[in-house]
Amino acid sequence: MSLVERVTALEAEVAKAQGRTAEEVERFRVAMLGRNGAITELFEAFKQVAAEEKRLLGQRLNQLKQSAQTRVDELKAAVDHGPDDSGPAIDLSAPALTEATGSLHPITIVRQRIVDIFARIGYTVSQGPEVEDDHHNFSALNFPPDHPARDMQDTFFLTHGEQLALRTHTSSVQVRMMESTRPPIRTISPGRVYRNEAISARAHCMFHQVEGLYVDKGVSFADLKGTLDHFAKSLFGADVTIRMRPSYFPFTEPSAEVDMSCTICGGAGCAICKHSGWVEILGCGMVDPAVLANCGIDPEVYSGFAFGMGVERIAQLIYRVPDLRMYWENDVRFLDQFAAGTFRT
Ligand code: 2NL
Repeated sequence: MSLVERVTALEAEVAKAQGRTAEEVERFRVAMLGRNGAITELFEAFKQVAAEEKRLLGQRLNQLKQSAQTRVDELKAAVDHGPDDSGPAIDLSAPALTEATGSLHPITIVRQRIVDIFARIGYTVSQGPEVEDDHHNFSALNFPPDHPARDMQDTFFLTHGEQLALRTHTSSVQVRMMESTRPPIRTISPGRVYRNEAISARAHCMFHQVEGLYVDKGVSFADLKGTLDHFAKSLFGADVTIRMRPSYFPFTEPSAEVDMSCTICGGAGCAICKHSGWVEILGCGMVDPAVLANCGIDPEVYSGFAFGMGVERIAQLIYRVPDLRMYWENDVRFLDQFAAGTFRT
């Protein structure tokens, strides 16, 4: 191969030179421009060239050396600063993969809101066992054995020596409070309660209650109504009103059912309030003097009021849950909707 042909071949080689890594680029540099590199060798051979050919060939050789050096610099720059496309492609504009965060259960959210409202007006929070004896769940609360009121609160019985059962209300917690502390007593008792009922969209064998109790000298029915009015306005909005209807509970006298003006239609009438403009939110009454006496409190000195509500029912009004069973199916499509900031009323 003549010197000119070798120059031409090397020009082509330099033009298509590639180098992905720093090592590859260095190998190319040494092969061309190193002490024994192809271009360096050409410069050696150039010394033997006849004087008349030297001018033209010398120009081409210098150009070749120059372009080889430029190519080396370009490839080095690409290795040093270019994107690393040796691994799998990464789309830097793609949205970040965030961790799935959980959320509070709707019953937890609503229970906390109810508890907060009463905690702010001086109520303590009390808790007690879910497995109760007959005295705390029934007898102390004026349900004598064989009284028909017991049929309305059938539950699940455990036969372990003495008769134990799953509590049917958290009144049992308040009985324990009255037995163990002196008035004034202002307490709310949130917790799980049980009823032996067929499960449907409107009933479950387990639900959550918040009960409230206020015992002191001179506690009146007006105090009860004022407290519940404050509660309803705090939870559902200042424009809400309540009404009380006479009712019956074994442990209160007089007793009442409390309705709230329908927040969905504003009282005009809709499917939720069955076109009455009112929805039931809780039951209440003045603590029966016999119940106070059963718990060691003198009904001649003290009086009190009590109330109880189902958390599922309140949550249903806030979130429009169509079926009570949805609370306990653990379907994330339901639960996800209660993630902080998701739900809009
Ligand atoms: C309801 C109604 C109510 C009470 C609970 C109570 C507790 C004691 C004494 C007297 Cl220790 N009363 N609690 C009173 C009236 C109603 O609950 O609908 N609950 C879901």
